[in-house]
Amino acid sequence: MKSVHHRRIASLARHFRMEEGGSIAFSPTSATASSFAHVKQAPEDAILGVTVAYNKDPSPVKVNLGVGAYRTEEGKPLVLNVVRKAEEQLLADRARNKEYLGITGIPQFNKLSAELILGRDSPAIAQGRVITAQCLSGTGSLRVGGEFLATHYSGPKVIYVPSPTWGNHLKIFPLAGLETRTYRYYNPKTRGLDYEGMIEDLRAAPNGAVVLLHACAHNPTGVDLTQEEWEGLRKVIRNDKQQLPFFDSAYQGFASGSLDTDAFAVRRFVNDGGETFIAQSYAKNMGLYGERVGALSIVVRDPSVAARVESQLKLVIRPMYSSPPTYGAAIVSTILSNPALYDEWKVELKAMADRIISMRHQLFDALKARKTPGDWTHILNQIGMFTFTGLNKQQVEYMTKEYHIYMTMDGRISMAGLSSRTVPQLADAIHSAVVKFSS
Ligand code: KET
Repeated sequence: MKSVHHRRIASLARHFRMEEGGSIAFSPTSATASSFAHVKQAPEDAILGVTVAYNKDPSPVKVNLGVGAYRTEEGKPLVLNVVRKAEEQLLADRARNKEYLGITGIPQFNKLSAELILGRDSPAIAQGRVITAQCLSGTGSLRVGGEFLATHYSGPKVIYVPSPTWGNHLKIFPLAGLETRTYRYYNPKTRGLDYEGMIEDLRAAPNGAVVLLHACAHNPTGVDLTQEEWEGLRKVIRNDKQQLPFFDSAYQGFASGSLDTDAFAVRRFVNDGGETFIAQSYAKNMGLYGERVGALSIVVRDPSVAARVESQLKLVIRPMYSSPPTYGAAIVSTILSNPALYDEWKVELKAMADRIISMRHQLFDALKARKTPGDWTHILNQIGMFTFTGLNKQQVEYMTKEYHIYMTMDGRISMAGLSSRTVPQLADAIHSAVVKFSS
């Protein structure tokens, strides 16, 4: 029988169109032709490509509501005050150096990150059942977790992601070596959760399958489960199907403004003693987007396997990028370990969450004032950074062309990119698009 590792290499080889034996089919080209002449132009990324198009538009009134990145009322990127303070402390500390970190990053950062998502009093942490590795933001944490599962998980190497989901999930997991399937999540008719569909699909999924869950503020829909629904889901995943939850936590603190409230689902699953994967990102909640700081935590049932799991996790990371960068994680550790900075962070985080919520009200009121056809209450009901407007591709293209409003083709708008100044422009654009092309 082929080893798991061998099978994985074989599947990667197929992915890159190599032959089973590992040799690449090579047809000699003339001395002048490029060996890459066959390479096709790839499409821009569905989310990051919106920023590329936005940057090319010379219009002074252009608005970027594509990527999920927080902007101030003035439309500017925000560096949190606590981040500035932490940076000043780091700069003043002449004992700091630029040595390599260990493969799993800064130990203090890992401990504090696990406590942030699981709670300081988490029994799983106290029992030594949590392994945490500093990774390259949320994306890197998902990728490392995915590869670890593809190599070491004893259950089926298939992951179920919600439909729809953050587009990159559909690219990360197949490349990590997991077969990727979807479960129903969103009902476009109600613009709400398809709870029955979700449960039905997970019941029909194999026992032991991995299930990707958005910890809070589901992207792109802004539709979350209620606490009762989380509990129902947990029973199916844990009791009926012995599936493995993999939480993507990219918005802790952004949904409700409270770090603890937004960690509810993760804690509910971890506190039942079962095994759980968690990918955390500090991109949004600390505004550290470009610093690429995040963490993968693996919660195991039995503390005696923790050291072995960690040793293998290092073998996943070392050939991928060797060790993570120091700077962003040092900022996070400084903030999380200093009670005054931690409290200040919570206030700033709440202010960001509140500004987004106020944008929801302003946009809703602006559409109401314009008597825009349709029911827009979902703008108020959806949670987190995004509104899943229900606008179709034709309407989105029209809004970009006529109003210089940039957003993803699925009709998602980043509420964090909106300001009191730009709400009327967006409301005019939506109104006109809806009247012109009824969906
Ligand atoms: N998970 C989710 C659900 C998510 O929305 C993002 C980013 C990430 C993970 C990864 O973020 P990172 O920067 O790797 O920590 N989403 C926004 C940005 C992007 O697409 O890269 C977005 O949806 O706009």
